[in-house]
Amino acid sequence: MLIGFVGKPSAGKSTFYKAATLADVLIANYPFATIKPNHGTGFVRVERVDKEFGVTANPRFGFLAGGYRFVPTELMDVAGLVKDAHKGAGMGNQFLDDLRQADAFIHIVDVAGATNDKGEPVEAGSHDPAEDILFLETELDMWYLGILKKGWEKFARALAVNKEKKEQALARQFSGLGVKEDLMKELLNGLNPPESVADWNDEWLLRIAVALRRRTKPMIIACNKADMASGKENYAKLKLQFPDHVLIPCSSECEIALKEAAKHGMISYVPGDSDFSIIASDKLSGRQKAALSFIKEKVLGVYGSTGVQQVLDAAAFDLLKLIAIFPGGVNKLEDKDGNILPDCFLMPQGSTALDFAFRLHTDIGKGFIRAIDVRSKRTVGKEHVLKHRDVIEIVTAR
Ligand SMILES: Nc1nc2c(ncn2[C@@H]2O[C@H](COP(=O)(O)OP(=O)(O)OP(=O)(O)O)[C@@H](O)[C@H]2O)c(=O)[nH]1
Ligand SMILES: [Mg+2]
Repeated sequence: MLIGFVGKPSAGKSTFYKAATLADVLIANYPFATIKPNHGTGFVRVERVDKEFGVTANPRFGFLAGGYRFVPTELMDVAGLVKDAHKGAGMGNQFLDDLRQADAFIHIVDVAGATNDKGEPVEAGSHDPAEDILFLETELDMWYLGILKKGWEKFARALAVNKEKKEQALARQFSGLGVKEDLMKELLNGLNPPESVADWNDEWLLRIAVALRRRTKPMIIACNKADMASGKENYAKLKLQFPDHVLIPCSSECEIALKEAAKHGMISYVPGDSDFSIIASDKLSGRQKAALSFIKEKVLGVYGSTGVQQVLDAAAFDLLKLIAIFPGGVNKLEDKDGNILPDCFLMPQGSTALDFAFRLHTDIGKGFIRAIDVRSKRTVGKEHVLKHRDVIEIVTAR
């Protein structure tokens, strides 16, 4: 699962990326600081299951903190996108190519309105972030429309001659974006365009492009820089203006400060929590103390968290509709090396016991006899639909 960050220059994409990964990336107050994409691992938060069994897990990937298990997920930070990128403005849309592989987008918006539409610094509150939301979606739609229209006439003619199914030919056009024939068919059924593609005018092509974009790149909005005074007011306005969008306030900068302070043993902080505690007051300078009380009062006190973890969790669990499944045995929660509940897999909602078996290994899928819900010790069949945080044992033929 790959989550990509999109947004205009200087919205804070790289800062958000660093807040999520603590990777050392270039953060700067000038546009197009990032050119080449950054790939890394962030973590989504799952309530621990190990405690229910009276044990402490040893995650092979990710880590435990507080009452949570942090499960890895791939993240990608790319170059900024400006208005008319599809016509070549800014970095043009070449880097949209970098975004093709993403399963979902987090749109990082400068909610404080402290940068203009090119990403240049302006007086905080003077730029309306609503414009950023609108233009970005238009640019992404234009990107999809461009793919759809590429060689369109030749495509429409060939389709008429070959008598190939529309959905098949269109899915091929979008194969780089992972569009399958079934999805294309479902989408066309919903939109119901004219029977012959020769009758699809620009309006129809745009409608199809928009529907495809929304479906294949679901998106949530991270209202970043919420720590700035103008951010709070703008966030409240955006929520009213965009009732159909998922908007989450966040401060990437504050999340970095808390994670760094925790890393250096100054505070204890669980990512996503509503508070932290100072554990080594003597290690903190006056400036650091002031920064921490600012975060406590202006961010945690106002929004209930820095929001960074909430954005990642919403992307995985609400947008991509994933569930976390733990492999384990009724009689044994550890692997052959003694690691307790070492793994946790993120799978699509609706996954069955058999899907899980195949996810573990093709041989386990092929040899599937039955599964056991380890909590209830109940035997279940291959069609059994799994729930978030299930611990599952797969019994195979040897
Ligand atoms: N106050 C505040 N400033 C932030 C926050 N996040 C980012 N910034 C600042 O915004 C500026 C731009 O941050 P970047 O992370 O480099 O922005 P970007 O979106 O990656 O920009 P490009 O790579 O140019 O597209 C920097 O000066 C950051 O310090 C935040 O949460 N709060
Ligand atoms: Mg950047």
